Amino acid sequence: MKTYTDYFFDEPAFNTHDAGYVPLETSNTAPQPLRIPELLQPDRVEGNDVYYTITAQTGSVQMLPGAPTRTWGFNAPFLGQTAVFQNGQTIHLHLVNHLPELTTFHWHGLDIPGPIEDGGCHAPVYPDGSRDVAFKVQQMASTNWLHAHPCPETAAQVYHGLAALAIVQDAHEASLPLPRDYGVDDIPVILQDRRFHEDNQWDYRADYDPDGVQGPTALVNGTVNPYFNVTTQKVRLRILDGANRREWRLHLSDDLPLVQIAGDASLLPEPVAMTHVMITCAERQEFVVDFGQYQPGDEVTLYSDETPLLTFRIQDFQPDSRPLPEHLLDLAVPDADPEMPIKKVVLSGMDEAVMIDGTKFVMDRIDYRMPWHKCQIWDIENTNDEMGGMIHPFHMHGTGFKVISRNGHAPYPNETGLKDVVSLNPGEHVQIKVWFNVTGVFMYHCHILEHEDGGMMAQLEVFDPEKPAVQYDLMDHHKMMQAFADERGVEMKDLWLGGMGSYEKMKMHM
Ligand SMILES: [Cu+2]
Repeated sequence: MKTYTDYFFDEPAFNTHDAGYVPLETSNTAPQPLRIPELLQPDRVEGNDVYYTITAQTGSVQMLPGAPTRTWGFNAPFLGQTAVFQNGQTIHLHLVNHLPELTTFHWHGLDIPGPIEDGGCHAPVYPDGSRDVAFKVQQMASTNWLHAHPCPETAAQVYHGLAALAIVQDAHEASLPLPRDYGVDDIPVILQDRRFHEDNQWDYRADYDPDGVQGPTALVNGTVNPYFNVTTQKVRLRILDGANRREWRLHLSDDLPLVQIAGDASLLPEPVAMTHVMITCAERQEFVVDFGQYQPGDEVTLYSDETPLLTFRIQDFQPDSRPLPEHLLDLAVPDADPEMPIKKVVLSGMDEAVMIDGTKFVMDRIDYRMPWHKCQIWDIENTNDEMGGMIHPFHMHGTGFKVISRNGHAPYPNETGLKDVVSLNPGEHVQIKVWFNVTGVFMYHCHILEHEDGGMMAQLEVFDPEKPAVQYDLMDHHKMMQAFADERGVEMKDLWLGGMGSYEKMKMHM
């Protein structure tokens, strides 16, 4: 197997070059065991129907010595319990909000109808309120996530902690010899960064940056300076870039290979070995790491650039000489419909000026319509300057897509499966094949969370041409912001939500 040794992305676009860049600092906090989120347990199971309750709640977590940090989470003080869904199950969710403000429950990566089940900004759950949704899981094994998505307050709510993993399993993945003992040899690795202020608290507004809020302290599953005890030769890491803005350039001690087996929405067709790999906002990358060359007592560290993120403490383990499968997935991708023209999408700007197709998101405006079950080529362009511009991670709700080219060349070797986030270098065109197996209203946007709140977002309606047109009851920004103002007991003119300033500065209406 060839081992790749570079990060693929354009170095001048990596955010170390950004004026607002906040370097990560090496933690001097005593090492702590890596927090492993608990598994979400069903309320009940009736055949193929599984029922869960998920509550968005406030909490506090001892992250640093001294005062606990006030946080938010899903069925947990911070982040949330990990959901595991089986392909083919019908999932029934009782979504409860115990926060002081409205939120939404967005299933990032699930191919489910929009806009209500999808849980974007049109499906608010108000304080002390609840919402019941149900959907069928119809997709391949993948690591997805649940996060808040109320516009323009997504970034602040995710920063407080509203993010959790949602793993989909299927029979094919289960047939492969891959680690899947959750918490033992199959572990979530949610990467985030925060700035701790006085008394170990976070202050989103003080740290606000329209290009994305960053902090110098790395968190892995909410743990500062974590270690994980390795008790099996091979460990599967389900890495999520859950940061608001930060890109991570990952590598291990001794250049131990990270063998990627899955990304975003599916397994990769073949495993890809890399010594260095970059992950951008909202992407998921699953790796298998083989610790066979190490002895009990050895340590292996996962870094981003020079900053240690997570230390693997090698314990005694049984040798595991089984090779990884050379082939992981037969990926069937539909042909593009010859009657559908290439759909162009332009990502532009930085800071408050970010836009899609020359405008900012308006919640009750549909920007594009396409029929379901038709495959279309989308050409996404990042018009940022090649010197001084930034990477924008482009995300679509409700489907996985296939990356077919970058500036006319082959995609990176680790983006050969289905994805729902693809990052674009400045000046780059990326072509993807897009098709939907569900209908509804879905957002597509930059996944730097402050960019999406700042209007770098659009939405499409996917329709069934055989059925009469559907009238969707869409929220509008004004209604949502009035609710936030009421919940905070302030006049609209005194309301502060991060993304609002991006509209005001560009003199654009929400
Ligand atoms: Cu962006």
